[in-house]
Amino acid sequence: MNEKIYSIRMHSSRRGQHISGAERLVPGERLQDIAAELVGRALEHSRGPAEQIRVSIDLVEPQRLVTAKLPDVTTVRVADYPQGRRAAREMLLQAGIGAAAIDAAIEHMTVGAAPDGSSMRGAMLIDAETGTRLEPDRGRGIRASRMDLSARAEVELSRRLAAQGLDNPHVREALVLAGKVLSAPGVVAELCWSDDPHYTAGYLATAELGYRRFPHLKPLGEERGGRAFFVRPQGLDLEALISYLESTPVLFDRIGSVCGVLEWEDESDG
Ligand code: PML
Ligand code: MG
Repeated sequence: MNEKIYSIRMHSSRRGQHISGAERLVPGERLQDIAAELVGRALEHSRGPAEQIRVSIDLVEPQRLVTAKLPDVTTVRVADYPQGRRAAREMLLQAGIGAAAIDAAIEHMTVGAAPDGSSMRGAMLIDAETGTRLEPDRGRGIRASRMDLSARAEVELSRRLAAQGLDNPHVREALVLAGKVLSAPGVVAELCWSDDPHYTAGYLATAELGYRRFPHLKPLGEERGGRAFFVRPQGLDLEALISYLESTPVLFDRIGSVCGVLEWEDESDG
């Protein structure tokens, strides 16, 4: 890749309160269009219009840019959020995550993982064996950032998602974030559900299972949501991991498959 890639980031707020944020990695020729799009998003957010909108643009050093392939997408059909959480727990167990770690993640996200009982803006880092939280700041968490799709991958991903009725910004952005998180050294899985009160879906991601989404991982109207990144404790370099997640630019120039629906049945059901 020899064209110049820029990191563009937008953050909007009202009276110091976060409203929305978004970021892209784009070639110079697309910068103006993308900047306009991000400002539009800040103005039209469902939490109401912003009072401050900050846009920052930085050239990415070419030798730092990582290119990667997105995980495959599968939807797991569940009847409601308790069933969604049982299914996610079962799959994470099968993926080798310790029960204590899964239960800790679900519990923290349920009650609000930040010290004041709200959602964290970033993610928890959870020891995949013991469930101990490892992120240095429990209010802020770890912000996975600096990741995007190439223009060609974006078109192809939208086409494949649309065929399953899934081409919306929640799915696209969560998938790209999950892809970066899975590519990080020491991360074995991620669990997420939305902090948007109108959006009940969530997902888990592992290298083997890919991105498995659940239409229900929390009740409608619930604002508490968030992310847990499960990390393998052996040989963990916490500082290097955090630095990768927060600042290494990762561009997805290849996408995975988007499969149909997987039916889930609780063991006790049948
Ligand atoms: C999906 O439907 O696959 C996305 C689930 C997580 C959304 C996280 C968010 O947008 O807040
Ligand atoms: Mg959100």
